[in-house]
Amino acid sequence: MKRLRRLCVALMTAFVAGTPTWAQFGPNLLAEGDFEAGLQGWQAAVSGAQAAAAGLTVDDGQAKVGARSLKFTVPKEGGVSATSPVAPVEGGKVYLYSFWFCSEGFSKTGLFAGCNAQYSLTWLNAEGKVVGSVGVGLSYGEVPAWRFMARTVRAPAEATGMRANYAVTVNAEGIPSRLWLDRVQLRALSGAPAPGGKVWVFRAADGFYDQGAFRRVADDDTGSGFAVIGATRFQNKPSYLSGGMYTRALPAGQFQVTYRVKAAEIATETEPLLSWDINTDLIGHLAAGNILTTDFRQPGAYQDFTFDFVKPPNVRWVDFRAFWQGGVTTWIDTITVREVRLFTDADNQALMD
Ligand SMILES: [Ca+2]
Repeated sequence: MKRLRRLCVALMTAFVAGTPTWAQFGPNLLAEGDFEAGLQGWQAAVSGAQAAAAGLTVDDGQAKVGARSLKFTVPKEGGVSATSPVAPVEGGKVYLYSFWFCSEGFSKTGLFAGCNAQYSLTWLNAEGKVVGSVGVGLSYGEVPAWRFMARTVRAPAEATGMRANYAVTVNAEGIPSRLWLDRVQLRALSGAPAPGGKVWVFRAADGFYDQGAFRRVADDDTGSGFAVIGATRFQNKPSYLSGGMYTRALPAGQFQVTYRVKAAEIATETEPLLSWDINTDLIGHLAAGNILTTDFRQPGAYQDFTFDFVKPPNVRWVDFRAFWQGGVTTWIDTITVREVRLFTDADNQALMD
């Protein structure tokens, strides 16, 4: 019955597809991310010799949305971090985490110059215990204009809440720096590829792999007759089994990517076999995770691993990478991207506003 209802909803969505609305996005679950009413429950932590000069404040003169933003002020040899209130989530669901930031100071070359900014997302269970986390570095370079960041994440099965943390640190070599944060959002993401949607197929064997580490081999289980192999008997060296496509073909939109992968054996120990990420020119990873040795159902048989992601309009190229960790001989065939929906101008606005 539930499945039938879901099907009906899907059909209704398909019928109204001609008049785009942002039905795929739920409301912002991190309601305290605008800073219009002050710190709104964000907790500050300050460290370093000049801790008195460091701080977390609400800036009345700088904002991406509204009139205020959160400002991190960090002198030489200091650190400031901010932890958000906990946003409610449902275990196993997919979410889009997004925010705007800009900065002053940092590095003028884009290379590390003693200033570091990063954020992390921590998943909590009903008892408040940590059940997972992901840490992400921000640009080493100064970002003078507001930049939109977005990352698609899946809540672990046991998760009931998520909290974000931002940390800015400056060491003895760095220069005093400032960072502004605004419009932090966590929104549920739903939707699946519909028949007739756009599809892009990348074959690792077409050259999209580390050709110094791996080789292209004949493989009758693939459509092209070729795969790329990471073989423990040839070269048990961790590297990119896929990557290097730097495609500009994808417009802004919501997509699913499927890695088609085969493992020679099913391991008894659970370990990451492939660490995948969707890398970009500007905003780091759109999504990332691990395919584990024990995720395979059958030795020597291809299996699809599918992940959701959103490509915002400020991203130019994307690269679908899979980093082989070694240990089990692995073949990769295709990386297939399917449209869930392509964004209209109104969609892009709803995404970033
Ligand atoms: Ca604001």
